[in-house]
Amino acid sequence: LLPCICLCAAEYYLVDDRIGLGRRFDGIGGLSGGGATSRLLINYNESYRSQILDYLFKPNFGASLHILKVEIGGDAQTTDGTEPSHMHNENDENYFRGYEWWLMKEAKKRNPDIILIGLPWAFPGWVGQGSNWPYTFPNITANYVVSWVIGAKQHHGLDINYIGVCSECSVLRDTLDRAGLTGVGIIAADGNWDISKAMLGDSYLNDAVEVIGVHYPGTMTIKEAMITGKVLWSSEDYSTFNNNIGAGCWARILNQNYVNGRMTSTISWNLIASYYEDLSFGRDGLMTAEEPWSGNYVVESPIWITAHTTQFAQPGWTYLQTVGHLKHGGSYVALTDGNGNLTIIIETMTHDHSECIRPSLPPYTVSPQTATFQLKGSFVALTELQQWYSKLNFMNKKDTLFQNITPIKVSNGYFTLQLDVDEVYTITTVTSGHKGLYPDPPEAAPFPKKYFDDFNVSNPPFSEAPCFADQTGVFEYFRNLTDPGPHVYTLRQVVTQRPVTWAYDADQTITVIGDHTWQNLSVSCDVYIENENGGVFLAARVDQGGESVKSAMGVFYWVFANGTYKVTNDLGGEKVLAEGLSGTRVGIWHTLTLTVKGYFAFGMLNGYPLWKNAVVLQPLNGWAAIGTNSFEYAQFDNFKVDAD
Ligand code: 147
Ligand code: CA
Repeated sequence: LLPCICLCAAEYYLVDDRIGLGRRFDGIGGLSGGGATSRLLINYNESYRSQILDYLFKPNFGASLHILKVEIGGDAQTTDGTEPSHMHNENDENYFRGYEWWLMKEAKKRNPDIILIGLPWAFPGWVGQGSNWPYTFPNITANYVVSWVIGAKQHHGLDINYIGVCSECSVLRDTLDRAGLTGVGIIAADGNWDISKAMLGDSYLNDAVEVIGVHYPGTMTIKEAMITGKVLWSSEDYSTFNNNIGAGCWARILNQNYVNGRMTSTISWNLIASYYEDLSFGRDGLMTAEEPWSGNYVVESPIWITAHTTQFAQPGWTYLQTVGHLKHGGSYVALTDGNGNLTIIIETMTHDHSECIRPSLPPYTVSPQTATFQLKGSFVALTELQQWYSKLNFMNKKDTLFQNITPIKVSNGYFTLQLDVDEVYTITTVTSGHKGLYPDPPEAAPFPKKYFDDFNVSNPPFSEAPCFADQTGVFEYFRNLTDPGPHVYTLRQVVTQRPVTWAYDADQTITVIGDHTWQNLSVSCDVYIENENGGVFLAARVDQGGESVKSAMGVFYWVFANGTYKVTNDLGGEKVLAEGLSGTRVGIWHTLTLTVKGYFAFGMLNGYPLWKNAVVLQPLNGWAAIGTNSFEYAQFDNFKVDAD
């Protein structure tokens, strides 16, 4: 009798394509930017960098992502730093700044079919023409964005498939069309679902929008969005620390964004955690690569959760109508290529092991269960299916991640699974699944205590100097054509107007580097003030950046073109620890040295002591940094750190 009880207790699920199909599957993606989330990746040695990129993009290897969405840099702080714009000024155009071009090309190399999306988070000041709003002049904004799309093609051979965000969508649509870019779709509005209400009442808007894309939808949609009949995407989601709970979040939303919300694409913020972990939302990426100096990187569990879907269903496949929730918690989706292939993905994530950063997750329960699937329609005659299995462990036991287990026998169209909690199964006809593996990367190690950069790079492939993470303003390699010798190659701050953004940026520019745990150290740097009323600083123990850069504390040693110096405890320059005359001037090079030891700081100018024993009670640790007093040009050279 006992086996019968087990059998009778099994819940039954139908998988059938005869009753009609569901929506087209549009793919799973990752987001680089919003902002500067891939900053440190480009500074890895090529062999490790290439391995990391394979884990992200190579088909049948790792996350095998279908979509790469990148920030269109706007010279502004957009979470973990600033990304440079292709147009710092109205008359400036340069498509070789930042690392997004490089990243898109590397992704394309690995997967020529990868879908590319560009989205601006912020804009250079001139786009707002004096207002802090990018849509006061929709034509300017549209031209600015379209220039980026054209530049991608012209200079990098990249075809951008979609552009996100638009307030005047029809202006952007017209501008794209007039540029011959009719194939570039618009994803709107990269916010909440409200755009769908507007679309129902505005046929121009409705026509202009190809995809309704929302942020952090919590797997739910709204009635109006369904009524539009448009394609629905979760165009930014996840943002959760990439441990097993993050993996649980990702597994749950990858299935349930479709099951509950009929969203056919989910894009992770972010693609890869390649920014200093002490910035905002540390490690909220599918994997971690935050140590270019050591070569260490971590293929975190969300990578293998991604593989459960991405390796077995491609954009253009179709969801079946037979998708849903499991009786005792969890969910399943089924997809087909229309040519007999079938992929079923099942997840049984428990509430506490799958909470995402937002929105809050209403309570529910999941328990072990037996699930019997019946295959019908095109799939009725299948006799064997590949089986890929993950179990996230939360009790210090080893996880099973993306393991190819014994194929499952299908008899008369039926197969049965014993499902435990916090598991993912992929049951599929697809035989190309593969768990890629490279030898372990080097051990994690702190940022080197002795560091030096003379910025002497004659043909930089990329505009930013290694490991400097711009938090306000943009610091670029620069070449002084008339310099007699020592300072031909420098680093220059180039943002001269406050960007159009939502107020994260400080009023000063700043780029940070090093180890956030640094306490006692000497930093020195040659500095060159370009602005008659300007000033620059060198800093240590800078305690914060990202969204809180405005309130950064530390020890800031400033010199000004008016012949004075100042030492402050804050980036804002208000908590003055020392000040006086320095004789510093515009248009000549000076060397600043700042030493911090315990509660005291000392400063030198051109090798001679200028001030001493400034009392620094806090912060006790932080990054080194350089920057300017306002949005102004200035140059830096021979940056040096010597930390204890
Ligand atoms: C997102 C930003 O777009 C990303 O750049 C990054 O900052 C991310 C970090 O979690 O946050 O912005 C959102 C912030 C809050 C919500 C939605 C998007 N929210 O509360 O719904
Ligand atoms: Ca130099």
